Amino acid sequence: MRPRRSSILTVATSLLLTLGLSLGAISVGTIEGPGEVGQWSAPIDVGVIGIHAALLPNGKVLLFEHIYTQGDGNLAKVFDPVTRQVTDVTLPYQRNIFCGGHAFLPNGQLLISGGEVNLEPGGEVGEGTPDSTLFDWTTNTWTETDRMSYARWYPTNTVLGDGSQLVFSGRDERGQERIKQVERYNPATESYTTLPPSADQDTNGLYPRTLLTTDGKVFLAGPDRNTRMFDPSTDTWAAVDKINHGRREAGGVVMLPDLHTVLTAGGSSANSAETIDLNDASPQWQYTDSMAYVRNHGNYTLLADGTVLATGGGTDPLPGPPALEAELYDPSTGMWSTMAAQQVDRQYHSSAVLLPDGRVLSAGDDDGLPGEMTTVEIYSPPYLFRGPRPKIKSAPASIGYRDDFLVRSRQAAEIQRVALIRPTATTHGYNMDQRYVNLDFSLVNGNLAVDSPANGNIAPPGYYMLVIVNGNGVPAVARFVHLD
Ligand SMILES: [Cu+2]
Repeated sequence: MRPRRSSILTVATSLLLTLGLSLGAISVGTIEGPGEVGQWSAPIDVGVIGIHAALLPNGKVLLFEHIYTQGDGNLAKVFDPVTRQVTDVTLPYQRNIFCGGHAFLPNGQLLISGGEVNLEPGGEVGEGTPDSTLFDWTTNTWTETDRMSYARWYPTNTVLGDGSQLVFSGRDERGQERIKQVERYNPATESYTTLPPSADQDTNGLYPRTLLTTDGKVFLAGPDRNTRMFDPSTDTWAAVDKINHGRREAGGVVMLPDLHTVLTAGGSSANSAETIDLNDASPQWQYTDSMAYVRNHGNYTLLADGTVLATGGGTDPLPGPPALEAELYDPSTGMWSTMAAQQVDRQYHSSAVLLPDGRVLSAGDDDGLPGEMTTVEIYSPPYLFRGPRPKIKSAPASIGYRDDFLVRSRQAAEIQRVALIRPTATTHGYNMDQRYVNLDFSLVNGNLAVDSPANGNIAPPGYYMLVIVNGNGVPAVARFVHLD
């Protein structure tokens, strides 16, 4: 008996030891290192509140806000996230681009449609302008382009498959009525035309959440509860389905990488999220996993691996308790996971953009503390802590549609995903020019033979970040390619 008991004890002891060790291991897991929750940089002062943010085709970030001096336009900077160098690009003439809509043209210039009237000191805010401006990333210069027929404050620009842009909604020059007319900017003629009256629609919200579908239509997915589909080939609208939560004011909307499922999250004091599959015969919004945090004015950013990062936002009334923790949505599981917390509130008037190296820049919020508002923080997602990164050794600088092209990488055999990502242009919790396009590829003689997108409705013409991702989900530093 005795030897037996002692052996039981030994087994029990070793079990306890094992249990203790594994508990230890679990608790090490829940301490959560950067491999699980990512990591934030300390705040970096860039001298501008990043209310509007756009990734330029040179990998730098254009940031602008509402401050301007008489005779000049808005305070604007270009921030290099690699060298941390800041270049002043303040508009040298009077034009208020704050509260405009924006998206990239095929040549990489950023079109900013509308904005706010030039304010006298103490003037009323919220009055629209028909002015329209281009930012040239190759020279850091601004030029005025055609004026719209309607003044627009808080409009949305949506890039179509031919590289033209539709401009929806926005408030008029008196700051009262929402504009129902839709205008189209043609980059070839550098001019706007107003669509026929059948295209008129009250979006029942400003900065409407619109997304290009792969059949060339535009899906209106918020903030109004009633979601709709616009067909630019007939200039008509059709009802789709009602969002279950109801209106999602200041909520997020993202086209997921399959390019037919749309995610909406947060807004109107919600932490819930819903998806709709536009490929279904009669698409319906369905709840997916909820976020841990309420996010009004949150930012939703497609990452290099096709997951969605929620940053910032908080609880109304503003500035309410902030959501400092980021959250990551995995479209393959439909689940959110809570990530590391940033230091600075990023609620109303905040922004977030994916950088070419796979990190995310988080900026803005003008309700914050002096000294904090003009900072950015840079988030490194968990995929940057999961082992060596693949490297793109060479890739073409430009590609066409229905093209085969070669990407050279020593790690080609490990690559599980090749994708094009739009540079993105965002403000007020809505990234109007964000798209993640998976590409078919195969391994040929140790290189990646990649199929370019079939047409512009899948990926509108313009600059893209080309990214390759290995089996551990680790992305390479992206290369810019021009698609046309
Ligand atoms: Cu605003």
